[in-house]
Amino acid sequence: MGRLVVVSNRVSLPTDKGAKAGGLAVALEDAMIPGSLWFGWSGRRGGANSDRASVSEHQGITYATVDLGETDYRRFYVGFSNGALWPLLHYRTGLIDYRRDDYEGYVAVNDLFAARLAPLLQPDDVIWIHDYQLLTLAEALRRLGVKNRIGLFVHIPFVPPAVLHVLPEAEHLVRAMAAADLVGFQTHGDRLNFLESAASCMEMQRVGEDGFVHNGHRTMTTVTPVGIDVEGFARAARRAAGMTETRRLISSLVGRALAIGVDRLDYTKGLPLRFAAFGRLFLRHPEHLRRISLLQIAARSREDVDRYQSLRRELDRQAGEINGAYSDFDWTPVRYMTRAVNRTTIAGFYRIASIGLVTPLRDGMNLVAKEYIAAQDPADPGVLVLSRFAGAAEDLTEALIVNPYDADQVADAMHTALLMPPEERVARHAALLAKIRERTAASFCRAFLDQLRQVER
Ligand code: ADQ
Repeated sequence: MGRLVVVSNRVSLPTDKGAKAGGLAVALEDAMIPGSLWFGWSGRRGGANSDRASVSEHQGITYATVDLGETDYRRFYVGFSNGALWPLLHYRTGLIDYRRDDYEGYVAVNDLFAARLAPLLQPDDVIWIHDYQLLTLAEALRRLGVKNRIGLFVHIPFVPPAVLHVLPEAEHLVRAMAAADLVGFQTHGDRLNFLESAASCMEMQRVGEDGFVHNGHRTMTTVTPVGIDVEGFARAARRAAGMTETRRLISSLVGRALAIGVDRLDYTKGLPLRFAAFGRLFLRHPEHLRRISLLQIAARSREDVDRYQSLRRELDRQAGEINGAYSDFDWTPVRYMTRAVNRTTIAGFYRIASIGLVTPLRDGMNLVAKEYIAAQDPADPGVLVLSRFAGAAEDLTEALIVNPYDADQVADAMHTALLMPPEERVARHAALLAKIRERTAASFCRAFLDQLRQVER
């Protein structure tokens, strides 16, 4: 069997210690078995683009990274990936900050990745490209004559043609994606949107429901939702429940309930509306005043994109406003922190929280929803309040599903969760746990790679 070559924007080097706030690194940990190669950006910028990859080995895995020059980094990463593609693919066309230069920089960095990766490839390697930063990489590799099997997994949502064509280069982008042999998505809706978008961009013959042929190349699609290491996370939560941090949190609550939110500080995660919903809880159901606190852990992210700085200011203001309106001398409704917290510590916090609030306005999957479920005590579990716009909601129907734009509805769901009888909590949790056990991080990797290795060419 050929070697696995994973390509992602950032490579998590084994020497990168500390908390990782980001779903991709978590999802990929399982794919990287000894003998694999992981290729991507080193995280270094400001000098020149690397003229070859820097290669190191650790526990049988080869890591190959390239550095990026400042201008390319800004156009590729800050400009096009996070300033234009990220809002576009999360249906936020009003937030798109588009510049043609940025798109050129994006394509240039994808071309650079291809040029530095190609010399490292062996003929039977299977190449697995990840995410929205690298949508034109498969085509760039093909241009260099790479004939290997190429898979592309998109971790974030994919939009229907009417939204996609807001982007002037929509057609180029979709054709470039189609240079892969297999393109994977988190949900059936995303896959369908891609197929419709592809049909709007090029002449094609359909191959069954899931694929098409364009210019003699066959592109298949698949749905392989990302999951977590459920047993590992549950173990961590049990262990963390006895740790100092969890005990300190419990004693600070003096018997009050806890609602928890854990997110990267990103406008897709719906944090201002979540705070507003928490405020509405006290207006609509004043019996919860002084009886519950919200702990929001929001790791700072993409601080070189303007939009993220203004979001942070907005949340600072809102937390102050809610606390100003409702706090008592011995009770603060909102506890809001913006640094990354160790994942084991977070697991312990999830375990003692009566409510897990996962209310993104749009999200590819959302692993926090799955982590919250895994961390619960099955005999006395908390309740997950989950946005219908998270990919996770396609499957996790036993959560309390909400429309995050409706703060009153989210407030009412919190109220329902707080009053839910123990038998109902246990039954809903058991059903959710069974579902997340079916689709773990390992089974995600296996499902995608099995299909990629078998896809007819
Ligand atoms: P993200 O947008 O990063 O991932 P998510 O799926 O929730 O979102 O994953 C976040 C991960 O980072 C989780 O493991 C979480 O525990 C951790 N994390 C989040 N906030 C943290 C904090 N404040 N401190 C410490 N750790 C934190 C992208 C897509 C998702 C998709 C994943 C995987 O946007 O939709 O589910 O990739 O495919």
